[in-house]
Amino acid sequence: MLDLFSGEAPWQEPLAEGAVIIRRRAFDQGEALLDEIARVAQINPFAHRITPGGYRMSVAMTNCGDVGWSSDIRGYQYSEKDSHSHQPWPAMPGLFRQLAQEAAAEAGFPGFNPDACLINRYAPEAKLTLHQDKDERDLQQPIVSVSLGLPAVFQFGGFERGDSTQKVLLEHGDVVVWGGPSRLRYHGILPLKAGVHPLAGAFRYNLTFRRAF
Ligand code: MD6
Ligand code: FE
Repeated sequence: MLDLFSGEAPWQEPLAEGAVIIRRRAFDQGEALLDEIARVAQINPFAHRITPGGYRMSVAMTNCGDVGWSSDIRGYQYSEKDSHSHQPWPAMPGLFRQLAQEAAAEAGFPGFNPDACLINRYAPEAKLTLHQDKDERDLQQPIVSVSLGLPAVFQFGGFERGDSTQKVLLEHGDVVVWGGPSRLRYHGILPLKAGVHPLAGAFRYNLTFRRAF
């Protein structure tokens, strides 16, 4: 096969101003990250939340950190306790925090200190429709996203829902950092294609680190 890339991982692929994919940035830590996800989910299990519109999300979610994001019939919100279990979220593992801070700095956002990590789990056919992340208080802070397990097609659009989108495959270990002028771009994940990943089995996991409060 034609090898268009023969350098060493990780490598950066710009998406738009303020948005970059750092390919394979978390590859070597994949197994340790998946172990930490399992530990968090033992304390706060993955659950399919209900949207304010009354739909059950196909993506299963949990959180770790000082605050967590969730959805229920009353709306989307960040909170210090899970509205379902009434417990604080599990602590953010040091490995997660360090990865998020380092990746943000590499992408041009030094000093990023996340207080929230949303963990999404996709089974085959699970998807995330186009949305903006705008529930965070300081939109000057970037978001760091880490993909693990099965690959998925990520849609990266404009500032209106109807704008055309770029489609990029996100694979195990890829990290996306975005902020600045791209912070409010619409984005989503197309329905996951079934497969088996050697470390994550039938699933894709995504960690998104945010400064929410
Ligand atoms: C996902 N990611 O990759 C969904 N949001 O499963 C997101 O919705 C996302 O990757 C904000 C910033 C980066 C992201
Ligand atoms: Fe998002």
